[in-house]
Amino acid sequence: MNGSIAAERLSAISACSASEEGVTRLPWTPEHQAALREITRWMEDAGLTAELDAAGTLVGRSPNAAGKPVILMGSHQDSVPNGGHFDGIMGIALACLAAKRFNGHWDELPVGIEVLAFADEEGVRFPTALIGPRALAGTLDPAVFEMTDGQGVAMRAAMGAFGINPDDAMTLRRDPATIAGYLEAHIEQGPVLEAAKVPIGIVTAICGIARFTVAVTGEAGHAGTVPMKGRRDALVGAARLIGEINTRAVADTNLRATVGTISVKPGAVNAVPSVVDFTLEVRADDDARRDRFADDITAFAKETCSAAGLRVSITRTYEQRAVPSDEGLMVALAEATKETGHASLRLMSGATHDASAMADLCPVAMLFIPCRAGVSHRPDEYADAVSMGAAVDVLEQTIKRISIRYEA
Ligand code: HGY
Ligand code: MN
Ligand code: MN
Repeated sequence: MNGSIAAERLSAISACSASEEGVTRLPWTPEHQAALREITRWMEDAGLTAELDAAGTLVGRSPNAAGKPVILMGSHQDSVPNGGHFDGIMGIALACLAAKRFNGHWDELPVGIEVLAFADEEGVRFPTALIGPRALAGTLDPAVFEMTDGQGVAMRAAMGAFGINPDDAMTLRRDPATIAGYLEAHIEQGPVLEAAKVPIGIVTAICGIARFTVAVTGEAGHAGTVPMKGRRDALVGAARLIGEINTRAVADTNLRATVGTISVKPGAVNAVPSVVDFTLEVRADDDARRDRFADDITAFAKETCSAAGLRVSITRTYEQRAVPSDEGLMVALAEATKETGHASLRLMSGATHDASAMADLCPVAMLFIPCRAGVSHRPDEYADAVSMGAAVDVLEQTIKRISIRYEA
């Protein structure tokens, strides 16, 4: 029942997309605005009051929350371009359905409930992310509001057009003493649960991320007249570096390194490349190991590029620390899962989440459900209604288990 309601709601909200193929819903866009109208309906159907905060988070709050410790749940409304129908938004839908289980008898619950629909977790439109959780945690850097998207639009202007004054986001910090914890339901975005035929994953830790821009500079020239010997071909230098990044990352099972974007100048078929810019993202469950990998690659780049007469610069542009889940919340999730008659297993998250930043505010834990073939960030991303229904049951039981700690 809840699973099929979630499936229907997620299918309907997928229409809030700038693309036909998959879902494209970036923050501070008409698609975001349309999605908030849908999510407001989900929240009100659960007996929550919905209100947009100054960081663009739609907050669904239970009527009994005043003066009580609050359990926060939620995830992100945004997607990657041509992304899937479940990443992020499913966590909001399942949280609303779990909250609805308490509608009509809120006063029996010693805790309040808030469902949070965060504006921007993917960090695709602007070179930053997680402003919603960071505003609540008091870790938001106001400099991000001056960052611009690919069209030169500053986040401040985009938020203003959305009806929000970003400066007010700096006043959203919550008192950690008022928060019982943050629970996020999400698709696994990997193959482990499906392969193990286990419906519920309990996340032990969320990986950390470091992102860099790399610029390799050589010398442009005529492809036909510049001899091969002595060329200062920036693309040959970059290709060597990218190959080495991959070789070293393959050798470390708990680390991922990805070159996701690259540009070549002058970018002509008959011209020796003079400048290559690419991005490097490094993820690991241990920040020190991640940084050692980046330092070693930087040393390798400087050595090999200078030997080839090339210049190279590597600039760190973004960082998220690796986050362990709260043991008490993981136990509550595991016990709740057992109570609902489902099997569960513990696993690490290679993807990052809003919980990564919420961990600076309060204890966090995540619940994964399988997604078909582990596919995500693609139009064919899929989670079935039975797994979603199981997740709602587990969230409801977990809320009950956590609230026992607050009974008078
Ligand atoms: O990049 C991530 O892991 C997340 O999907 N934003
Ligand atoms: Mn994602
Ligand atoms: Mn996500």
